[in-house]
Amino acid sequence: MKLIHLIRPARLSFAFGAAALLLTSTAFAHAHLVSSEPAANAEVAAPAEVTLHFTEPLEPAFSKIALADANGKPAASAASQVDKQDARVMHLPLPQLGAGHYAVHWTAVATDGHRTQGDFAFTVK
Ligand SMILES: [Cu+2]
Repeated sequence: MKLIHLIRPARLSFAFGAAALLLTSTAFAHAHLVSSEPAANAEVAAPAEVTLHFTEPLEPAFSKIALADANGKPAASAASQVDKQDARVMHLPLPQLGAGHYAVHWTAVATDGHRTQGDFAFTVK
């Protein structure tokens, strides 16, 4: 019977440890960019859209993609959208882009409210 008293505290502390770990990973569930099409620094034929893949689902109301040309002027007039099937994916429909350098700026707000942002460039041949 003494054995049971020894085992229980160990189980309890394991349970608390697991719960704490779960809380921690939830609290730090920021949306990080996994990959993009076009890829960062890629040289591509004019793409129909910019697609970004994130580690976490995004809050559509606060997440967006903007595209600027080499002069820093907005190069896409359409609004970006979070994918309706997979909230970890965001799209920016593009007009026919001419040859040149473009900069993508994204803002991603995860469902926990945390905001991440980043930039990358690509070139249209
Ligand atoms: Cu977070």
